[in-house]
Amino acid sequence: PQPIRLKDYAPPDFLIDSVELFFSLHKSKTRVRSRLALRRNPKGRSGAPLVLDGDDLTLERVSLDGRPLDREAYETGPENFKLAQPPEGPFILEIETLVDPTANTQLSGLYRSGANYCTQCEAQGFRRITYFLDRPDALAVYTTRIEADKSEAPLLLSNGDLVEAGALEAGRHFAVWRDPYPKPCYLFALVGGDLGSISRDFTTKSGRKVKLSIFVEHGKEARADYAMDALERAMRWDEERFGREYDLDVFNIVAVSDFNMGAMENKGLNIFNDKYVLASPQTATDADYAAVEAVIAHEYFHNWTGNRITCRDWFQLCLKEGLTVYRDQEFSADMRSRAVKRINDVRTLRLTQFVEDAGPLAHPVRPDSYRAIDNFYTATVYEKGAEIVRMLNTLIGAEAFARGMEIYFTRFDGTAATVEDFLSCFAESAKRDLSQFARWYSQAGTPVVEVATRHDPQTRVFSLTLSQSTPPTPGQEQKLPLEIPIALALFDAAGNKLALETNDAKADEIAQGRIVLSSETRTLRFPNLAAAPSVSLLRGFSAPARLEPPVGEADLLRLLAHDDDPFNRWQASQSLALRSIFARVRGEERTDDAFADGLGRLISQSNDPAFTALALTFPSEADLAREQGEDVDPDALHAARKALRETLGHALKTSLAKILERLTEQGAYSPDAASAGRRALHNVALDLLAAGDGALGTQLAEAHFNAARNMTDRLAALGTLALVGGDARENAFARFYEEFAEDSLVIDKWFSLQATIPEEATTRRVLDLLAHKDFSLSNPNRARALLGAFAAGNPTRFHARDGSGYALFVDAVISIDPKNPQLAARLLTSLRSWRTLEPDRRRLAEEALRRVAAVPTLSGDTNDIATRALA
Ligand code: BAL
Ligand code: ZN
Repeated sequence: PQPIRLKDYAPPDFLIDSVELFFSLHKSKTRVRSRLALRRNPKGRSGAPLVLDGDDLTLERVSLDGRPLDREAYETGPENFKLAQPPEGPFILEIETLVDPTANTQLSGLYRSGANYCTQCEAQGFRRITYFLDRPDALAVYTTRIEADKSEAPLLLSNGDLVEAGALEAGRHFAVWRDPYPKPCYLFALVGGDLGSISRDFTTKSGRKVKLSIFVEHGKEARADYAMDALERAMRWDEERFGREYDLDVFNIVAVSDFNMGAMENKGLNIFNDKYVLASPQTATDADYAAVEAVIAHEYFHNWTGNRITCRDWFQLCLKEGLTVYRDQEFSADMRSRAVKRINDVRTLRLTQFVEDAGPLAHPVRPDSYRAIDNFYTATVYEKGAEIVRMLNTLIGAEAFARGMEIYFTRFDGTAATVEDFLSCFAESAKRDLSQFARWYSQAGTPVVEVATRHDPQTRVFSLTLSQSTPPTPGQEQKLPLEIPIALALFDAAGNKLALETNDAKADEIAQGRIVLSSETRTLRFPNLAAAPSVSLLRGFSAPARLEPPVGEADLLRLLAHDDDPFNRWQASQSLALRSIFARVRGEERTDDAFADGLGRLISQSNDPAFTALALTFPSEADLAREQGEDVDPDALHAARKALRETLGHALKTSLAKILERLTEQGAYSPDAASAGRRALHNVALDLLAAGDGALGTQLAEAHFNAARNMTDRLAALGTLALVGGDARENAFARFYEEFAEDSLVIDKWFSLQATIPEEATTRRVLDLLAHKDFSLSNPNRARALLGAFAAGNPTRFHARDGSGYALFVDAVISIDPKNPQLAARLLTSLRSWRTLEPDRRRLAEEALRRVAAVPTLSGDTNDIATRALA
């Protein structure tokens, strides 16, 4: 298909004032009648035909203003319905279609997950339910009547509030839902099925009584308690922090097992991948609990940033996603440890977005063209989108930011807005020009901030020169300077923080440790410094940029010991590990005594276990590949990383053993951040100890596995055993399977962990797992658990020298594609960094991508990824 371009945006030719939908649910022949109140859009093209989108629909009948339309009166193609000469005045169009939910394996539109009916309409699933103006700027109010067999689907839900329900003949029943808030069709949702539920009453700050319900598989109700708790906290937080209140009488969440995304923010009826709802100590890890909290909050926050104010077109996706990720990050930071949350968010950003930005799939946060919009639910739109909002807050200050948000909520409520609309609110609140800042939205690529320092002992002047550049990305050769907020501090040799005194025109700003690099180069001069200080830059990761060249070892050791910014203190541990690993890759002998001493001191001094755990979690092999950026040999990186862990595990043995003694879990499990932090540190210490002493590690990990009373400890112990290998590992995997065979979310973990074992035999193991009776390519969670984990979490086997990893992966992607193009396309992005590999693997990876691209029946989604990756 031809690309769709932002510059070609035109408003719709017709407006839909109201929609009435009538569903008669049936496993293979669901009847959908829509009654649309249409009129010409004064902003549209005069005399234009009415063209509605459709996909995979069987058209039964059409009528206009109550009169059936002859077949000649309209045209239908595979993707649309066209009325060449619609009335000039308002009119009512009724369309009846049949859809087959059981045959819908794409999981877009109306489909079945287990025995339940559910929908997913973002981005373009509604056109797979009925013919419609399937675009986010066509807002309408919806009334939805659902009929179904009461025995099959006692529960019938849609958007808004319930207005009527009752029995019908022949064991059927109905429910009518009305959503008074105008919305685009991508926010439509319907659920029919037989589910258990939990409910709670919530009163908003202005006194509205809301019934909150979460629907899950029967028997799993108790596992929804934490999600409910998170929802209540999120609702209260949004009132307090952003002044946003909920606006309907009910808020429903439904968990399903087959879902392409994490969840979906449909108005008043969020539909979730059950992975982000269900949590119990026995089945969910601390990371799962944190993810449930974050996703529940994210979808809830969309009620204002996404639903009340939606996007004009799909190019503006970051308007709702980047902003809502920022909001959920802030929520989690307030609920947990802000420093730990920031570190984890940056780890994700680098692992996903920086890699995307450096490869052939790089695109601006607001792309200017696309061929398959499903492929733009990316780390760039979401995570970098959130970073831009964070920088905006930093740049204009919390007060002006809060006023700008208030203007945005007031001025654009009920509309489909743009990035320009959003920024205009902050330009107004901060009385500041944001046109240069807006480049963050339009310019792809990760900016590099080059740092040069000079100290003159004679004049005692220390000068710090910062220069920015952004590398070329596909379709964008030339880049312009950005406004980059840089937080900074200086430390002397004793670790004292120095006052930032300058004679600069912006001396006040510098004194507070905040500068903005908006030109290509800026030099700061600090007089009266007897010696060169250590520089702490991009504190708190104040901008999504890379610093070059890497900081020197002596400075890093000093920052590891003394930096009062927890992010940069953690960064020092990561940078020291990177230095050592790359030195080992170059064949240098390393002892890393100073690094081990630094970590030992951190262990004994830190009173934040979660932070210490992160400092002892060294860059992953994927991190190393990204940092290296070219000529990557995953085997060499694996070996060097393993050697560093062995060295440090050995050197820190006594400290690590003390951690294990001190932090052995006692009492009932609690998912709170402090308890999770203690478990994290215990389990990281065990893993590092095992790296240094395999025999002791195996013994301790087996004991930990056997004694574990929660999934966090059990899975961590299994992870350590997976690395040390032998019978202990195989016995533990077998026991784990026996215990959790009936629990699909837990069995996903069992698949994932095996897929990531960095051993030659894993390729055979993954092939066997693909044939396992519990494996299915049709369930996205299961496919991602095995194939996604293998591709992202096992670089040495995925990039095996003989091409066996690519072969099994590409075979699977090609098998998934006809069933579920969104899933296949997403998995295929794992090959996007192929050009950074050393030449032999590069050739094999390219061949693998070409094999996918050559499939004649390849879906548009997967073709788009393959083509762009190869371009
Ligand atoms: N809107 C798609 C799912 C999400 O980002 O919330
Ligand atoms: Zn979202």
